[in-house]
Amino acid sequence: MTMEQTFIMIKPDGVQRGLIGEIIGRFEKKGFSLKGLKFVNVERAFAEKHYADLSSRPFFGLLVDYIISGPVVAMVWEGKNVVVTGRKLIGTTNPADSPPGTIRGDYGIHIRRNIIHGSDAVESATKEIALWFPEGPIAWESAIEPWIYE
Ligand code: YYY
Ligand code: MG
Repeated sequence: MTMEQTFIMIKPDGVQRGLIGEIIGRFEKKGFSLKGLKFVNVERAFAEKHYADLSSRPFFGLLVDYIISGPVVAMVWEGKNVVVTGRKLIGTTNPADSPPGTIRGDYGIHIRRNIIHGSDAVESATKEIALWFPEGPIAWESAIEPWIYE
């Protein structure tokens, strides 16, 4: 089976609102495996690099201000189709349009205070994991995987 990895970040509002455990729990309970985890404050230049693809958008400055406003939880999660399925757990960009049951749908209202980031494709996941985890993810095998996959 081809395992995929994705980059997930709990944004400063998710941290401040005490949602770290809830969010990690959703990824764990789904059956994905944690392969990297750090709690960090990022500098402006680093946040700008993470969101480089959005640098021409009118909200770019506000987005970067928000991301550097407090610590974030940066993670690597692994599993079958974790990029797409992780985005399903997260919901749509605007929490107001995101259905109940999704992280953004359950906890957010404003488009920028949307709690969590998830890579949008395998290629961006590879880039984001390399940026946030230059030392590489942790290689270990979860003992529950035989109960998650046939
Ligand atoms: O991948 P996703 O996070 O769902 O959305 P993107 O289009 O990549 O935008 C990144 C980030 O920018 C989004 O999570 C909220 C913020 N944003 C914003 O502040 N204002 C917008 N009009 C659109 C997006
Ligand atoms: Mg995106």
